[in-house]
Amino acid sequence: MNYKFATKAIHAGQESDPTTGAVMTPIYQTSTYQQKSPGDHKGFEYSRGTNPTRKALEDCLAALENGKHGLAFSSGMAATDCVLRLLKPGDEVVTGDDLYGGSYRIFTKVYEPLGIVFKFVNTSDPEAVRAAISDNTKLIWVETPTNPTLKLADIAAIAEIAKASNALYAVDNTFASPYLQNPLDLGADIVMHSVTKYLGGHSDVVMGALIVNDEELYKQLWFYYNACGGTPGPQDAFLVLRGIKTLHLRMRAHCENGRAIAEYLKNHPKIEKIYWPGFTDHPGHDVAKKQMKDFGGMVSIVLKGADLQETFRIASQFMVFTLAESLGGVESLINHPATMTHGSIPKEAREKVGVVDNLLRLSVGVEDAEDLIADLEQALGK
Ligand code: P1T
Repeated sequence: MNYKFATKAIHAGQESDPTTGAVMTPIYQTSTYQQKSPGDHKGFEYSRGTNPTRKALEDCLAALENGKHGLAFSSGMAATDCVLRLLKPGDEVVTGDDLYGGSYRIFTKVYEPLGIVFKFVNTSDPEAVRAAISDNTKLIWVETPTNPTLKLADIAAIAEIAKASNALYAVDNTFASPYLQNPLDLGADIVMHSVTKYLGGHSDVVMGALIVNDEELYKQLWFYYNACGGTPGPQDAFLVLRGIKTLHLRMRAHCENGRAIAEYLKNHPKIEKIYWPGFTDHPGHDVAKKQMKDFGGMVSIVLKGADLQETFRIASQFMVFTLAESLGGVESLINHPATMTHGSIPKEAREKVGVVDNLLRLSVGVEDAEDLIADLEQALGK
């Protein structure tokens, strides 16, 4: 059946337990499974490769992204690592110049020394992606909206470039979540998620995922998933299944609060610049409108005339927002990208794309918007 999003979030992959009728997927806290004779088993052999609780989650993730197969990993970085293992020395990757700091770090510090070549371009401009393609390009890796300056990449336009160049095309869909955007429908081959964020939704699990349609690609990725073993345990899979049941409700609230905060901050005298794709003068607004359901709960701001010390002082004044890395949970977080989440990117490279010392990133939670605005008012005003 072709169910809609909320029905899939609550039911996909989650039949009542066949042995007991339990309505919620049990936590199959087992590393191994009995075999009647070698090879004669019920589809589960060893939990690094397969576990029923994780399988329920993977099927649900696949359904939410309109894909055939989901793979869950012990972190978003483990999921990214699994894709990069498909490459060999001399292969080239075209990717964005504004990425999560950990993605930049695995590209430049782990895979570049192994002979993989990374070209960092402005992925909001499909022509910049096209211009960076060579015969050796094997992967296009796009984050949209980007972390932390919320640049938009036109997923469908880049899909055409990927197809014409025979390169695999992966989209990091963490900031949008599958509720707002489905890259496989727009021509991507792989969707990657830091499940830690909106999918988990409660800041209590670190997890990653890949979702694909192609059988051969799934087999290749599953090989590394099982061989390298960065797979999560059943307790975490259960927590994420539980979190996903309210993804649609949370995302609507994140978007509504994100809009209220962005509009409040837009003309604030202490703000020099604000990044939120819902503004009609945001350079990616039209692309966001075309490929996303709404504009999300992430808002980044540049403080007017603040040096690092003043930025730190303001970031430490919040009472409802918590100063912390990560995003996408029900609680509002504030982050200083230059020294926290993007600290592994050299100053020159990060400043070029706007990750300056006076940039703060807000992950707007689902508390009462009035309380969040009052908190911003007192912290910025002090
Ligand atoms: O933290 P982990 O689950 O390993 O996911 C890494 C990751 C990948 N892609 C994007 C777009 C991300 O934002 C992240 C993690 N980001 C943070 C921890 C952060 O605060 O930005």
